[in-house]
Amino acid sequence: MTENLKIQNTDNLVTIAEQFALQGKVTDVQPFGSGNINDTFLVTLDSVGEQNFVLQRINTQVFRQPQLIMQNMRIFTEHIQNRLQQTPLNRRWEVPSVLSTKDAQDYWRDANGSFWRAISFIKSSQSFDTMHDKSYATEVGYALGMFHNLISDLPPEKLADTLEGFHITPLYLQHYDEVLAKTSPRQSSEVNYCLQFVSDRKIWAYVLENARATSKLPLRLMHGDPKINNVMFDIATQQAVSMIDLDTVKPGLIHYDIGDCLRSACNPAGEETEQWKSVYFDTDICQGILQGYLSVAKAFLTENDYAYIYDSIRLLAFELGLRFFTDYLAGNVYFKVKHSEHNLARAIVQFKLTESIESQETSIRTIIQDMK
Ligand code: GN1
Ligand code: MG
Repeated sequence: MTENLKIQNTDNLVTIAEQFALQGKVTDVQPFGSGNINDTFLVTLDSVGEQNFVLQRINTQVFRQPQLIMQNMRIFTEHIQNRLQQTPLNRRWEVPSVLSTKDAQDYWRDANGSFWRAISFIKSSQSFDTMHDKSYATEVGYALGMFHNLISDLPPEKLADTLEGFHITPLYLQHYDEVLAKTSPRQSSEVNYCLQFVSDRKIWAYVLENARATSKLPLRLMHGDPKINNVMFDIATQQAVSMIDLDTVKPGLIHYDIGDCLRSACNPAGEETEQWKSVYFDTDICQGILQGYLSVAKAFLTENDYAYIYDSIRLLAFELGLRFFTDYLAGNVYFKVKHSEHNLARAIVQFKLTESIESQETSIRTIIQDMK
């Protein structure tokens, strides 16, 4: 059984949560969210202060140096808090904070060596796995723009690389070739479709790394995983109030974020659907998100930044499909799965989405052009 499938019993979880409960008594620990890598729990406290916090076991097969995640989180959350204090926003915006253990540490290791950490819970807020209502689109864009804005004046070299190679498509292709050379996948029309799909796009897949190598796109700090369910919305006002899941905030391209956010939020059928025919890229949502994003980010975008937005959307959908397909071929060693074909099904969703993006290239480029 892989490490990320080991189930903790409830007594253990309460004992672990207690390490971070500086006030009050832990009354409940429940699985939380739908992450593919780490194990996440919502802890409830019997306390007069905060009643909840988020407890996570970091998957150390993926994040080899989890201490660096915590080090980064301390640095950029402090930077953002300072900025918000100096220049308050005229609306609610929060950054999750790192909770210390009773020994004043950023994390706790249990008897098995698992790495646990806790972060604050954003009160009265919720997230969604899919864009069920288009009126949220501008808020999703605003959230990513605000996040980029708040870290845009922190020099990239202040943060460590917590996940080497993350979003570098040529490296995923290299890994794919290596895995493919070692496996003979069960032949099926789905597998053949994926093999052909990747092979047809190999040369183009260098597009963002080429732009980075030729300094058309600068290295900046990014979120790394701005998919729709990492945006928190205030339950009462329905406004975006936070971006969560901050393990991959590190130097990179903001285009990885723009592409990832759009490929995630403009796919109304969601990442987990098996109705492949229903998968499409919704350009109305795309327009709303870009509008919200640019309302905050316009000030720091260059002409080249606009020029690569279309490719970033297409690439991040393709890249995630490639990552899921490779993991299927490798025997499901990276993403958590519910069944052995799960990553294959997820790959097809992303490839269908890529096809839909490709077929609407002209209208997507027009939306971007008209917004400058
Ligand atoms: C993973 O664990 P989760 O669900 O937050 C992955 C992202 C993918 C996402 C797809 C570190 O994120 O890159 O876009 O699955 N995170 C990592 O759902 O690989
Ligand atoms: Mg994540």
